[in-house]
Amino acid sequence: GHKSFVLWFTGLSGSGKSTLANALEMKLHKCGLSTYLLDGDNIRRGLNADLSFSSSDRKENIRRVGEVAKLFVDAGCIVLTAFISPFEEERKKVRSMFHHNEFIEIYVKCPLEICEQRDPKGLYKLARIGKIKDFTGISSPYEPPQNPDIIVDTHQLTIEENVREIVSYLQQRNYI
Ligand code: GGZ
Repeated sequence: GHKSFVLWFTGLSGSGKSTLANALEMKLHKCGLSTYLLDGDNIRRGLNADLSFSSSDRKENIRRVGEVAKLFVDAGCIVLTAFISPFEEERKKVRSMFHHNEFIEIYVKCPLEICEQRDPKGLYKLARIGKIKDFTGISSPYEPPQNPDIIVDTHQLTIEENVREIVSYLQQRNYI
């Protein structure tokens, strides 16, 4: 078996977390590594279907995702998570559940204006007219990581460039 660890992506809606995590997972999978991706599609629709986007429910969302990530790490997987995870304290709590070096925080950095321009699902538009309340970056806070392990800039760089950047980080430190 190989090393198991968590790649924890954090960033605004539309910053490219899921796209990047999916592209990276494909690459790792091609290298024969056991991976598992946790995102809104498989978690917020299932295990966390009872949670809203209030601050307390977002905290509970992240806590549960951390617990599930831990189970997959125990099972020997490389876990990729793609959640906004807006609160520094919650991200720190999740980090503390893992051994040193088992948790890699990746800040998917992209200006709010650009995320809002991309608006792939039209959610920013709805948030601006008040049809969605508590929307991250508009009416709910996002706390950028103070000490991320990796920062990727999805405004200036392509998905491929960012995937390469993360892969070389992992290779240099003997994660893969
Ligand atoms: C933020 C929301 C909201 C509100 C629905 N605020 O870009 P998307 O659509 O596909 O990803 C966003 C996703 C955020 O869920 P997370 O579980 O990642 O959030 S958190 O970590 O804060 O718990 C967005 C959609 O859900 N979405 N309403 N009010 N994003």
